[in-house]
Amino acid sequence: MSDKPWQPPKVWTWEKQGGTWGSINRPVAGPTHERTLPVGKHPLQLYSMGTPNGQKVTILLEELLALGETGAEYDAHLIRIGEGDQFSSGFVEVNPNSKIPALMDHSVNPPVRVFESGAILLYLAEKFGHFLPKDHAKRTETLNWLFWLQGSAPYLGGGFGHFWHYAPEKIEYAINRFAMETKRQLDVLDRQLADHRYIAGDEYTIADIAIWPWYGALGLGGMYDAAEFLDVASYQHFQRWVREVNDRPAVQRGRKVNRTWGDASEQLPERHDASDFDALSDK
Ligand SMILES: N[C@@H](CCC(=O)N[C@@H](CS)C(=O)NCC(=O)O)C(=O)O
Repeated sequence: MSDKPWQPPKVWTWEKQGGTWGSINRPVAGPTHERTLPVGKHPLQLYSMGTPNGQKVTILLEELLALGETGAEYDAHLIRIGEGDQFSSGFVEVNPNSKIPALMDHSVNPPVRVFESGAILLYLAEKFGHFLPKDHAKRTETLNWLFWLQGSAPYLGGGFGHFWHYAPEKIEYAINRFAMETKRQLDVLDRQLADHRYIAGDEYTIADIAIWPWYGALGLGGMYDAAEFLDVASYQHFQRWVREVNDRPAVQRGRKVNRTWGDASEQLPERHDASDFDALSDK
């Protein structure tokens, strides 16, 4: 083996990589196999997994149900992304980008597909008229933060999380680069929350629901085992918000849906009825 540092070839070609994601992802889109998606009894059919992007949607649905919006009843089908379920023909029809979460709304004719978690939050907030202020300036501020999250979380997940936790080797430059960016983002949130109870002001909105599953999990110490490394406890205003959102019963329910890891009492791999949560309390 040569000691020379790796040089990129003229034209990149694909070789299967190691690591958790390297063995699943390919440089092309489209389905790898034929399989239709299951359809349950409720108007909303969610195809997802309990990762932060998945939790955004299940938390919003549980919040809507808590407000008495029965039209938000949903079936949450598990898509095992580690096993390639996102590449089935049925899933690709709902989301050509092969990423969870993806939603079908069967309450309208013809049924509507919604993909990209930010688009799903906006769709549901507009459909049910909650968690998105009507006032134009407040609505704009909410969308500022929703788009902030959609643009920022890939630096936390695909950047910091990937190189700190998933990559088959520890690359100093990559970890330093994304640790710096993640801490800068935590400081953005901390400064905003120093003057505001919630992310977009005094109302709990889809901005909180989008941001909490990523940065809240990091703040509580449960994400990537990086709480000490990133000194997340030092962001005090952010920590106050993390705990306040964490205490909401709908958040506690939503974060368990389509989850297949951690404590057994935290895992509801599929959700087809509100009573499905009852079985978890015995675990
Ligand atoms: N921008 C997308 C990102 C979705 C995403 O990255 N989903 C991940 C899980 S958190 C996924 O499905 N990964 C499977 C893969 O990359 O093959 C969204 O917000 O919905």
